[in-house]
Amino acid sequence: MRIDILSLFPDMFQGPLSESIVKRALQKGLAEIHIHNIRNFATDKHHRVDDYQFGGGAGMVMMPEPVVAAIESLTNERKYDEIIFMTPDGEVFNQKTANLMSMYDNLMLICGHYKGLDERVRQHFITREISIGDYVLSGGELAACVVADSLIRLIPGALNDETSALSDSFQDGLLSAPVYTRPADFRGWKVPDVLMSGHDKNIVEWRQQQSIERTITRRPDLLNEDE
Ligand code: 6GU
Repeated sequence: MRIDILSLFPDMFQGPLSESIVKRALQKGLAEIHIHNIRNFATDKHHRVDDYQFGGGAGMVMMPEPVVAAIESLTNERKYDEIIFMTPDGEVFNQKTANLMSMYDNLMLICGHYKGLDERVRQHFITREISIGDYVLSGGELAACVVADSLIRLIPGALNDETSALSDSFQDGLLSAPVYTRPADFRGWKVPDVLMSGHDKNIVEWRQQQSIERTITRRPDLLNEDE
């Protein structure tokens, strides 16, 4: 998988994508991430990327020319499965979308900033618009990191234990069961007996029950979702 990220703040990607599972997947060649500074595609002498909005109102709007120049420099090189605009008014990202997108070969993520992106670019170049939740971030960069991380960890070989993605919260529509490690007695708080019993069938049943109870109390909305 190749992910191209277009941003006005390319430095924001250094940390999140260079640690842990994502770092290892990139090192293994399972995925590559290319960050592009939209400002480098501005053609005027001040490298302007935003301007006032027509009709008035607070906040600047990302100008069409630099973003489209950046998009086309990439689409001239290869075909993209999706060109995604990261924006709080997009569809809310979830595990189902992550699973689908993890099978793509080429993905472009465009990070919104300021008041947003000129609507004509959204209409004519963007194939999908994604939000990561109902709150507002300063820009799409952190959201793009979230999406990239969630996709890359699903690529076969990215996780050490191939089965562990399957037991993630959400992967079967339920939250995960609680987990424990040593010591078996920490300050007098004991690990549930069933986990120490060595009885595999009971452990599976206990975990399933815990998953269901957690989902009912914390996220009842998940139980009514299709699939
Ligand atoms: Cl994708 N962008 C911004 N700016 N805020 C968000 C978001 C994206 N998703 C949730 N909040």
